[in-house]
Amino acid sequence: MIQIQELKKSALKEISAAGSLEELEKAEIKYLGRKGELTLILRSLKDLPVEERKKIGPLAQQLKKELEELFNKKSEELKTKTYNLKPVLDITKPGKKIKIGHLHPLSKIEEEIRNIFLSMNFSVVEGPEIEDEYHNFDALNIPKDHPARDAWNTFWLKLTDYKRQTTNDGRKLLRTHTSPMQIRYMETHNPPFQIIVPGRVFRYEATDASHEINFYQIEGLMVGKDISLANFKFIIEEFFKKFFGREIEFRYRPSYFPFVEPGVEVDIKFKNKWLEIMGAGMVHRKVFESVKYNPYEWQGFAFGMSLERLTMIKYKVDDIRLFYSGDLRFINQF
Ligand code: FA5
Repeated sequence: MIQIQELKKSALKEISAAGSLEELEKAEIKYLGRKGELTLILRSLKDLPVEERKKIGPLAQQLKKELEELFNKKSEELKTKTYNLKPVLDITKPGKKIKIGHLHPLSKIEEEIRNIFLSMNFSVVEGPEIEDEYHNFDALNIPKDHPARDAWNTFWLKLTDYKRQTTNDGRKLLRTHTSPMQIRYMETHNPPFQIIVPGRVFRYEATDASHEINFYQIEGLMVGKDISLANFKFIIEEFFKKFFGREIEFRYRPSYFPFVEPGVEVDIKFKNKWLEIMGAGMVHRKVFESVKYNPYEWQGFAFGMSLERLTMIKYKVDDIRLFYSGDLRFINQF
């Protein structure tokens, strides 16, 4: 019994002295471990005479229970203490890099193109995506019965889609090209000027590797005295040099758009095939007449190019649909 009392005394002392979980564990092993002091006493009970066993047995069991409780309590105490000691914020640690995303490749390229034209003294203007028939077609010399209207498969808006439908300027639609901004700009500004108009356009047509139903165009318009197609060639070739930063193979092809005369198209060699990237030409006199410019006094060139196709060529992207797929494996490469 004396041995048990001594053991209790020293165990209590060690428990209260333990300053860390490791120290506490050592003490626990010392008394309650497989070869612990109290364990040995409990194990030797069976060798004692019955009378003594009856006295010492319960005492030893009681002490075991007591000590177990004390060890547990102290262990909880030490754990909370260690946890509270941990600094919440270590300002000396190097910071974690936060993922903040980045611009979509098309936004990046659009900005690049804006900057190139700004450096050539062009201004950047924007216009409405919901247009009317007059600006999208009529004023651009594409009257209602003109077969060229078929070239632009149009998303027409119903009255219920768009309440402020007016009759003066015809039915409302999603603009099929950025050219209506030629009209809007000339209606409100006097020449000379040079502008580009980046913006989204919509076409009701089947998609494939080089066609989308919504895509971006960059319209260009330069009006002044004695402007000729040579000015267009110079500006566009200068743009190619700055944009691609390398030699590219391109060609001009005669073409037809009702709002230019003469009209051309520009193709760039991409993966051994010609990819059409823009329509262009000298502003048609009918267009100048619809904005009340004197066609004998002013000349101009206009162009409309595809942002996606330029980006495809620059970054060797095979399929235009990837830009709108939302596939992060693609987007994160830019
Ligand atoms: C036009 O939209 C004319 N407004 C361009 C223009 C402006 C001509 C000023 C003359 C003067 P077009 O429909 O060809 O033309 O489209 C212009 C360019 O957009 C094409 O050369 C082509 O590169 C691109 N494009 C046309 N349709 C799609 C489409 N569905 N998806 C992606 N790009 C397209």
